[in-house]
Amino acid sequence: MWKVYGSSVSYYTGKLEAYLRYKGIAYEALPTPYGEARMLIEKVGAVQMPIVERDDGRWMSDTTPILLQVEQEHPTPSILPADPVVGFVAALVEDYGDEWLWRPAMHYRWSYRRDRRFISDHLAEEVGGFIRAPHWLKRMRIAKRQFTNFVVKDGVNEATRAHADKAYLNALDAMSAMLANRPFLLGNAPSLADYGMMGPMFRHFGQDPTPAEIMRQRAPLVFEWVARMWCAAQVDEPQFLSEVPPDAAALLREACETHLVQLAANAAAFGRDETHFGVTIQGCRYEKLPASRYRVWCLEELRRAFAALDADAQGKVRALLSYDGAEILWSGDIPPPRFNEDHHLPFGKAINVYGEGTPP
Ligand SMILES: N[C@@H](CCC(=O)N[C@@H](CS)C(=O)NCC(=O)O)C(=O)O
Repeated sequence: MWKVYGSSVSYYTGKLEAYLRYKGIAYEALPTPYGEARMLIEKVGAVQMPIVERDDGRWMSDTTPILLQVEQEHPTPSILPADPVVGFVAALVEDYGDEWLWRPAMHYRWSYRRDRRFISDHLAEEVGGFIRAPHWLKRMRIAKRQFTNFVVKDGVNEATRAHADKAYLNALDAMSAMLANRPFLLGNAPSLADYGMMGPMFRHFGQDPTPAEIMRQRAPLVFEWVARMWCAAQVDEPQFLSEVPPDAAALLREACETHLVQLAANAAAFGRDETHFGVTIQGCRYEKLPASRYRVWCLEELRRAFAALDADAQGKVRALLSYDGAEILWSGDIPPPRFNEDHHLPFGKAINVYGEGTPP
């Protein structure tokens, strides 16, 4: 039995748990032992959620490489669409879910009073054992840490708040358009794209009081999909689409205009050795966003996946992604992130999205 260290309200832990359940891999969910940070850093390089201790004694972290590793060990049912264009789109959507929707997810959780109260109470109990303080003070400290680091320092303020709010609504609408036509985003079974969207949609938007009510009212198909993902039974033959359907256009447009625009600006700032950068996303100006080496690597991976496509598939992807932001996938250079060059992940040392876990 594997041990999955994380939290029952964590973005990436929920994504991984949903995947392990689908693959029929037994695991025990345990709270992240924050008091043993030194041991965790020795095992996996970074304190983050989730971390997996396998029954063969090896440790894994970082959900995207974990999923791809487990796919190799347990190839059926596959979550990787066979068509190269659909497969590329799945990887792009996964990265959008992993990295772009993180900001709105943290904003809804920590900016809204009901949500902040609910989650700080939960986290203080679940993973706050290492903080020597009464429960109310643990809650205050956790809420302050999260709001300061992942809302304020991640660029959400008076000028950007409406845009951060809307980012969630756009994701709901775009997913609803696809789920009106099939049970999962790209076929009759969950793909990498669905697992990427499960991070934000399950343990944040689908669980925190404010966005969960919005989901129920505005996007019942997404609400239903979250439950379907959580209890996904193995399908004998996953049938993924053999081409990207027109109903994916809104999601692809959103991923390009937000996530890829941000990834390009982040990579440029990283190349200039800058700790912060400003970027205009869909007309909204974000200032002083923390630069991330990890996200330069995310972009490098997407560019590598694009470059590995044959000319015909590249042409199809370019035609599908005729939106602002997409060019960074195939044109220009990005600075090398110098991370995971030997493809050691999910084993060995991972890095946090920001510095030692929180933004500079
Ligand atoms: N790329 C990693 C990201 C993991 C991650 O950032 N997890 C968050 C919580 S869901 C975390 O542990 N953040 C660090 C912190 O809060 O100190 C993955 O996919 O597993």
